[in-house]
Amino acid sequence: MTRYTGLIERYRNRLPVSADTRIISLGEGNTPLIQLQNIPRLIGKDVDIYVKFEGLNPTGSFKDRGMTMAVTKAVEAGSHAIICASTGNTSASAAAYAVRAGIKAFVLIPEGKIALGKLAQTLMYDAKIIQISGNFDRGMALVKEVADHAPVTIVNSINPFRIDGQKTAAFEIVDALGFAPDYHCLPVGNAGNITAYWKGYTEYTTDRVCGNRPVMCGYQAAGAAPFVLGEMVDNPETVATAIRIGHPQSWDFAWAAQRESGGWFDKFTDEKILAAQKMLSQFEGIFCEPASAASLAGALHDIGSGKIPEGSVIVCTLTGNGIKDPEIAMMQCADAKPVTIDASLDAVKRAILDNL
Ligand code: AN7
Repeated sequence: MTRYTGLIERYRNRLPVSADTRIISLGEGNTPLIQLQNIPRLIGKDVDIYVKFEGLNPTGSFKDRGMTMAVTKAVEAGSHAIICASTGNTSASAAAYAVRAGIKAFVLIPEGKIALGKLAQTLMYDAKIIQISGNFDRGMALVKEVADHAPVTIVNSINPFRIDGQKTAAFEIVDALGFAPDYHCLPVGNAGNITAYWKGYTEYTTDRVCGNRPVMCGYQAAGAAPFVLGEMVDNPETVATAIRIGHPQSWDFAWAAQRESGGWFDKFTDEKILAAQKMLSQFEGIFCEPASAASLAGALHDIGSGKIPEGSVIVCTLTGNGIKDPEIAMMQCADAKPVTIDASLDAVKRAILDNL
């Protein structure tokens, strides 16, 4: 047995590192590709749906794949501080990898608009948190400006090393299945991840590790859907705060992925997204955060309409862990209050027998 030591080691021949590079890793990647068993039966369709559960990364989201590369390269270049704007997950990831590297992390977050768990994590990792009275897009613009005025390396996905790290998720999927899926469904916010998956699938296809690339399906929240509207959105709104983004940075790359793959973008209401989140928990035992569930909401919609035909192999990326957003979870389960009883054998027995 060899101990798993992270995605840079695993895919080092496909990543821009040398034998001398000091690798900053927390053992990210190698996440499970779980085949859904109950939901396909429930919808009565003959489809293979797999979820790539990225919520099981070290800080609970796919951002760790990009961050191990971005921070490794920042340190290699002599940087002592990193900065990002974030809807929550990037800040948690940047903060953790900065600790690991022994450098400083500055994170700009929209005040009051990031999930509680993400804020708690980022505080625990001891990052310098800068809350702004503006949304992610404003924070992103400020980060790009300030990097010209202070010695900080940007670790948002405009940093190409982020994309290189994140493309390894596509490698893992092909390595696990032995082929590329027919359809790859994922939530789209800043559009770094769809860019990264497309890059990964393309590299594997070019090198003939797999024969085809999947159709890429990018799903957005109805109130934050610039790719569906075909133009930037100035005041994005959604309960899925991770993808509350109106001015995606990887605009052209995401359109290239859509065009070259024959894919599409679509949008779903918060209600639909939350229903998909609940469904995954309730029927499969998989708890992802709201934004992540946009992938399944979209896949189920397109399977239902026949746009994704029966017989297809579909992978949905679940980008983040559900426990990051306990407030949404409690809201989703407001009707399922725990029963409170006397601490007696009789009462416990009754609580069981009444609910069998
Ligand atoms: C759970 O953390 O942009 O389209 O600042 O956290 O690559 O941006 C998060 C994005 C999907 C969208 N799912 O991915 C941030 C941030 C979750 C996310 C996305 C995000 P991209």
